[in-house]
Amino acid sequence: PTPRRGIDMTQEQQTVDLPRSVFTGLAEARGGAVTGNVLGVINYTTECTGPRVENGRLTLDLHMAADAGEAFAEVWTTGREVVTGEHHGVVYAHDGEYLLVAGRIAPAGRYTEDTRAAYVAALDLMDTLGYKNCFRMWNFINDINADNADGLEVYRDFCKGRAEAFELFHFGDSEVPSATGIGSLGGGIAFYFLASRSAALTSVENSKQMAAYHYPRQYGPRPPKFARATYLATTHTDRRSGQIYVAGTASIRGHETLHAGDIEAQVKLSLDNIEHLISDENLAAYEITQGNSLHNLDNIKVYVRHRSDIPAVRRMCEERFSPNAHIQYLNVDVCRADLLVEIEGIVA
Ligand code: 3EB
Repeated sequence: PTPRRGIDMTQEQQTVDLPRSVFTGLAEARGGAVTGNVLGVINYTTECTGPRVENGRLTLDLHMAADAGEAFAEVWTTGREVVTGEHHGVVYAHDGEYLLVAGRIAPAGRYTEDTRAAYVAALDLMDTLGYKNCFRMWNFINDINADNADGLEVYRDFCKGRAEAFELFHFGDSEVPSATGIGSLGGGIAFYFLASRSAALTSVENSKQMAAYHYPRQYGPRPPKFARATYLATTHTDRRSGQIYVAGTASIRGHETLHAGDIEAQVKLSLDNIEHLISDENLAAYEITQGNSLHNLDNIKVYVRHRSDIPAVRRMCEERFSPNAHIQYLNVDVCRADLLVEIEGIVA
């Protein structure tokens, strides 16, 4: 089989436009205030609907806000004209270099099979349209810590279906993208993925954390399959100026949750984990040298289990991230019952 991530030597020196995202208000996103070619609009809002094509734009509404005042949109733009479509229940938009695909799994007593099927539809679309380099996935899971109809935690049920889909598409562990797997306030499971046609991708692990796909059996029948980060290079030779898509990052060392019940210690370790992940010390193993610090992280989402912890979390994040960084705080459950916070972002 052809390698999923082989470097096409004919494109070695070619610079590719990278995708960009911005946070806006819902009305701004809908009203077309965002200029450029819109790959999609992800609404972090008060109900889960779609995905659909609305005014020619891929639109997905996630139930991630308790009221309209907390809602925001994440708008993805690219350098080229965008075409939209639908494929076996998933909705997509692509521009010749990048693909955004979104799907939803209806609320159910069990999720393994529907998760596998929805992932298969999205991965099959990537293969069919020729966007074989998937570099980022987001998954929003209602009742993530509840037991399913068989007494298996919903998150673990989801992980089973995801692992089976990756297996069907022959993803090696080092080929899985960075991801977020987080709670939501309703709507079953919703997801969106980003993939590229020719960008050079590198899956990055954190030398201080066990790879999630190697987590032991105690965390569920199939491990969570995701990379700690994905590096997206602007050219196939320059390893100094790419984007780093940082996965949801929590208070985990090795495979263990540290600081159960202590929000401040969990925020500190989550930030320390990201700081190390994007440091040249950690990236040396991938021959990437960028001199990144937490000040280079943007497009940040901070997921907080208890609303009352948000002020303290905000204070700690503002101390360590750039004053210019765009940060959204969301009050939702986190994938392990003992995790109080999870943080993601992009080094752009
Ligand atoms: C962890 O490090 C925390 O299942 O896709 C973070 C990011 C976590 C993504 C996922 C889970 C996922 O294991 C949880």
